[in-house]
Amino acid sequence: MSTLWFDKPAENWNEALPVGNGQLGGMIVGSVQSETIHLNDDSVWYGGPRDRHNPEAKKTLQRVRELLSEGLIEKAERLAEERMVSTPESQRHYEPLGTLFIENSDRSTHYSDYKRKLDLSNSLSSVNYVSNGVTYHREVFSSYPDQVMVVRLTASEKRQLSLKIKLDRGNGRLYDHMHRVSHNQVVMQGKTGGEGGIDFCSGMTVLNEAGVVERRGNHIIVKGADAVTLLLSSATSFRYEDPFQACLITMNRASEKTFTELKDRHVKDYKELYDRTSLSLNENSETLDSLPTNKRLERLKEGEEDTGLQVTYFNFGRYLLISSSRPNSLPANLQGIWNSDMLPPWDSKFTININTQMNYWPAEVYQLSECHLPLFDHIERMKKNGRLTAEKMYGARGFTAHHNTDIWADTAPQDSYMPASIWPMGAAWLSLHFWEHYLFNQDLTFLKKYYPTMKEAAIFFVDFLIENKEGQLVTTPSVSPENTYILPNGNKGTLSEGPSMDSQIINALFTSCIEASKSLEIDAAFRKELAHLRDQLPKPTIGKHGQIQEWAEDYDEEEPGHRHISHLFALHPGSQITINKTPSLAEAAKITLNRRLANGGAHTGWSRAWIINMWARLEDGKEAYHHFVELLKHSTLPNLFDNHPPFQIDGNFGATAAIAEMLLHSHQDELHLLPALPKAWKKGSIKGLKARGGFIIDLTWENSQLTALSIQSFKSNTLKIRTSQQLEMKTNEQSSPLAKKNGLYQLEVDKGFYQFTTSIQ
Ligand code: FUC
Repeated sequence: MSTLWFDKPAENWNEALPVGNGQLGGMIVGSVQSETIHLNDDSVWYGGPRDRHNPEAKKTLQRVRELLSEGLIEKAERLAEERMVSTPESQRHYEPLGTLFIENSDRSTHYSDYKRKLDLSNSLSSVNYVSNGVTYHREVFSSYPDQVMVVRLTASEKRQLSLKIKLDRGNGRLYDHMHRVSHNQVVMQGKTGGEGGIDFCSGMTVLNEAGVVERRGNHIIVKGADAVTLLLSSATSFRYEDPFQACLITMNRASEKTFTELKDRHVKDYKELYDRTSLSLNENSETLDSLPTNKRLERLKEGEEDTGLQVTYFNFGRYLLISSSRPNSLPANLQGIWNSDMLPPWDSKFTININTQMNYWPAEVYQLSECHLPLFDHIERMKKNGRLTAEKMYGARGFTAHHNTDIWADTAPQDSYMPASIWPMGAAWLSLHFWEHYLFNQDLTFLKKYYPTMKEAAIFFVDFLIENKEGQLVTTPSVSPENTYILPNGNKGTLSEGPSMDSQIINALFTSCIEASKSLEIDAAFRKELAHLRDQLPKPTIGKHGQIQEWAEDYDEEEPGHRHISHLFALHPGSQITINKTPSLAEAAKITLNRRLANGGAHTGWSRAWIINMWARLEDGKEAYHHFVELLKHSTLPNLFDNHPPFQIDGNFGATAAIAEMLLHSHQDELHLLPALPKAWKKGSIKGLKARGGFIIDLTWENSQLTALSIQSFKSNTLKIRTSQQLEMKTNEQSSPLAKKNGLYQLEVDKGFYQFTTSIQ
């Protein structure tokens, strides 16, 4: 099912439907007497860039390190809080662009046949109803090729549309001018607060078919039209010298096209991305398609199976990424682009100790690499600030970032919150996304362009790592995001030497730089230096509960059910822990997950989404599926947005990515087919999964057994396939059985398309 639909208007944000083109987003309420669309532009943020580095940080660093090494945690934390935390403490926050109100002259509350929907297959949202014998139809989309949001209103009878339309922000308080450009065109202009605040413009053009249009004060009035098309544009000083002109030019250019042209261009552009992947599960549950999405979700919450809704969730996740992250947009933030609050939860910015990274987990595997590009641009912008942070706080070369970044690519610590703030790992983790993109796409030109950034992220640690008492190289000071440990004397601490996640991220970063430099045939000496340092990093260690240790010491956690499961980074998204290569660590990872879960873990949407991915990596389809269903039951809002609570988009992206993780693994230099197939998905197929190594895979299964496989290889390659079934390769209508070597099918392939069938073993 590729449609979300409802039989009544949204009563609140959590029921409204999102549209977006990466930059310009809307949440559509769909009331009958009036329509409300909450508008966002990805670059409307409060305030300008600042240097927030605490001037005392660098001279305090050595003392904080000494105190930590002496076990004087409280003192170290006090010092860090006073002298390392940024000033001011917080980065900038995201704000709404405004609201569009369309009032109907027909105020009748008697209407029938109401349907509000979002068609994920073509990115069109619509509202239909019948009032006084007239069928009304509204359609909304946000076009990437034309950079406008288009709202089209029609009626089944002539001259039935009489409307009062206005743009607003904060009840007329939070903008400066309503430029009345012409009888059918206005531009709302304002500036966000704070030093260096952003100038923004939001424009509206009203095009009528029959009837009249006139401007009255802040409103544009339409009388007796057959059809009305609204074109909305936005522009800010973040991208344009003159946002007002930019807004006008975009609208005027769009108004030269007919509605049908705009719609066709939008649908074509969207489908080019969306149609690359498709999922089908079990038989079509068509009878359930006659139930509104919220009712289906309620049914599922009561324990009913609904694999059709799971497919919708999968499609919605890809829709959200295409709608919130497109070339030249900012990366998808904590709420994608959809936020109604002037001071949103966690500033609706980019939290980079898990959340932003999770947003991009579905990007490569579902062939949405273009949607990954805004993240790469942002990391590039972080480099300049990150070098300053490395130098000003730690006297180190390279670039670094802490657990958040904002529109200005700020890299200094965020908040004065000891479990999270002093954690110089943000740039390192983000830089691994370049390597992932390369692994999936095998594009050496891309790698050549971004290798210098990966290298700079690694150089920071060449300088920053310190030898501990055991002779290992560790980060200090740092934290295991955002947990607290208990010392043997009962005292609590957060700052520590060498939290496990840090060593795991550095291991992955150094390994990716080593591999990248080999692929590019450069930097042999640096490669050697990194390999030498990597050998001295602490390895994942098993603690007293049989778990993977979260810190260098085997401390207990203050919250054993903590939502962050940072010390399993090596299991997912990293690949240092695998069932095949490190079976005892994989066993310890299971214990770690069970321990978290037994103590109330997975209590936020994103945390549960991460857990699904981890169970999938542990090849446990039963647990992965259980938590997928739990996520739908406990942290999914009626419009299928993930609920932290409140709404936070990472859970959508993390859980969408987890579906692929259950069906295909490619993180061990092999293709593992259906590694964690849930029993409930007895029959199904997935088409267009991208795999590391440069492959596109289609899989079909029946009775939980693989029945068909096709692989497109981007280049000459060694294909290694793991499956318990007998594979036969199809060539010219013939099938020839393949033989396994070391438990894997291995064959040399050229660039091209390969088809296989199976027989059950
Ligand atoms: C981290 C998480 C919170 C939340 C916030 C945006 O601090 O620990 O749960 O997701 O980011």
